[in-house]
Amino acid sequence: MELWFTEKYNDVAGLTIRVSSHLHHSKSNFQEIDVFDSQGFGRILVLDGLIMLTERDEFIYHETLVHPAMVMADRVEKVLVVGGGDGGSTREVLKYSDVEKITVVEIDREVIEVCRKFFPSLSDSFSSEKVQIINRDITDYIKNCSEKYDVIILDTSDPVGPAKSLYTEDFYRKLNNCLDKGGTISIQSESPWWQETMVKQLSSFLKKFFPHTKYYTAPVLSYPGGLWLFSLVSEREVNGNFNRELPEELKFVDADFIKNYSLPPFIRDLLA
Ligand code: SPD
Repeated sequence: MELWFTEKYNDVAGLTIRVSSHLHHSKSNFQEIDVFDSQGFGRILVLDGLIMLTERDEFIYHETLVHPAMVMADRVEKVLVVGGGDGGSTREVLKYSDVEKITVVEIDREVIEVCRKFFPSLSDSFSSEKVQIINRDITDYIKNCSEKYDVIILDTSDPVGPAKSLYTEDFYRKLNNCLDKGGTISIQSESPWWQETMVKQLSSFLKKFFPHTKYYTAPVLSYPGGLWLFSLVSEREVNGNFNRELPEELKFVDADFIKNYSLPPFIRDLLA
């Protein structure tokens, strides 16, 4: 019997992938967690019916989310990863030798356990002694944030379920208080094609709190529309000013991408 998985986009389109097996299904306190295997995309992590990553294209997403923020920050000793329970962002952050501590605040302990079992090429990063995992709601964590971070990576799920409160003005106001001077925040910013309203709203929040913003898009083939938006914000210029070198072994991001990236005009208009 043939098995196919479909993620629907606004009930008008979708992506259908032929899957060879359904490796895992569970319901955590926060969401439904599924893992599929497929010939086209390798293993696939699905939360509440939405694709979070596939083994084939996750490097494009994680490299674009992490590296521009890391090379442009003044320092990278202390990094906060929000969400990121699969370990992909932590793996990329660990490629910088000057990183001393990575705090991962992931609300759902079960996502981490499932990823440790099915996605070791990402979640092995959690075994580093530099990594501290905190299973807590980030909105709660940043309320009394005593620590200041050099880089904050928002590797969150979509604005439904547990991540809904992360797409609000109040969240960015509080998050800004946790950023050290000269620091950068990188935000996975959803689809500029299917989530226009949300993207516009996010850019208006960011403009309120951060004087400097740089946007990137990257082709994440398993995500809605196949084109994903990333926002990089800071209190100072983030226009390709490198403070350290990129790691050598990257497969999608290079110095040229970071320095010379130019946003397609239709997305520039959306964000204006
Ligand atoms: N629609 C997919 C959005 C998922 C963004 N986060 C994925 C987490 C991968 N580390």
